[in-house]
Amino acid sequence: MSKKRIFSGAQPTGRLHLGNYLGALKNWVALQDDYEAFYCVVNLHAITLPQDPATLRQATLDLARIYLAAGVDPEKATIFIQSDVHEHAELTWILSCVARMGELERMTQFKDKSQKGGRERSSVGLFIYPILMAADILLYQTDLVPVGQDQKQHLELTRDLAERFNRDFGAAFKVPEPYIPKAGASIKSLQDPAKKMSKSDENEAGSIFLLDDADTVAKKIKRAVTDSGTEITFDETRPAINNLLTIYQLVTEKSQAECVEQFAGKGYGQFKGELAEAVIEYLRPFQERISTYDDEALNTILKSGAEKAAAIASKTMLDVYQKVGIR
Ligand code: ATP
Ligand code: LTN
Repeated sequence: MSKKRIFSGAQPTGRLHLGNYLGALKNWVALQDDYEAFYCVVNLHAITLPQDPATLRQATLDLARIYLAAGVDPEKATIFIQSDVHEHAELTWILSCVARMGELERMTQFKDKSQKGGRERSSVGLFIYPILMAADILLYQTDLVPVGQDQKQHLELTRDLAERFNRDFGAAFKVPEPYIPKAGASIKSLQDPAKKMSKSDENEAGSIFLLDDADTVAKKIKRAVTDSGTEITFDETRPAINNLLTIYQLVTEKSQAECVEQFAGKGYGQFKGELAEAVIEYLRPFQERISTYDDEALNTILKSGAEKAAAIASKTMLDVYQKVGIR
């Protein structure tokens, strides 16, 4: 039996943080053995907000390097850059004619991301961002999409668009399922556990970036806010300690019970010290690997990735054009 297919992507904007890693990348690596995996650097998504061109070009390559350093194996998974496969933009147009204003207006990410400059001044690209994401996924007849909790609504829209197209024009798309981890789906800011850890957070102290050195990690954890009460337990009503303990659990791969037992009767100071050590150890192999991929090796991997991706995407696109009456 052939393997089921997974697709996921991240934007080459800003620095990746522990939330991106624990919510998404970690699962990409875990799933690549059992699935036929496609991992995309979504540079077309990046320009929905203003980007400096030279920075974007470099960040696109750097993000592919991060996938590799995180353990995505190019022998197993296909790694490519979104803009190298022109079908992503083409299917976005077709799906834009299937999607409805009303359903896009309900997308909470647009509401959040357009808040800063105001809706009136937001790009239309930011508004239709979820359609581009749907195109990414649907082009590959994807079974499963590993993402963090914040992308769930976009996945629901993707499913709706696939079902609507299939109903109106004939079956062209597989309807994908989200894969959202139980723990780690939404890692919170260390400074405000009501918000998710985010690349675009102005307060750097809230995020642990994957390339932060040991000192910086230790300082950020030391300064992390805590809740009232002293017990170190998983407790949704104490979101700060819940978040820190979740991070500890994920980086050490211990069970919840083991973590709770380990810190029973201990104070925040000791817990934070052990957490910092665990995070530093967790990031070390990743940080050592990041410099081992030079641009030439990277470009070879990306070129072959784009060819593999295009072979599938072009088939879906031809079928879609034929069904719509364009070809
Ligand atoms: P940010 O909100 O940090 O700017 P993003 O969602 O714009 O990030 P991407 O790089 O496109 O950034 O996201 C890559 C993956 O990381 C997605 O699957 C997303 O769901 C996941 N992710 C982002 N933030 C978190 C978080 N705090 N906890 C868990 N997963 C997260
Ligand atoms: N919107 C996603 C990134 C993304 C994606 C995708 C994720 C773009 N296309 C396809 C999974 C599948 C985000 O995390 N910001």
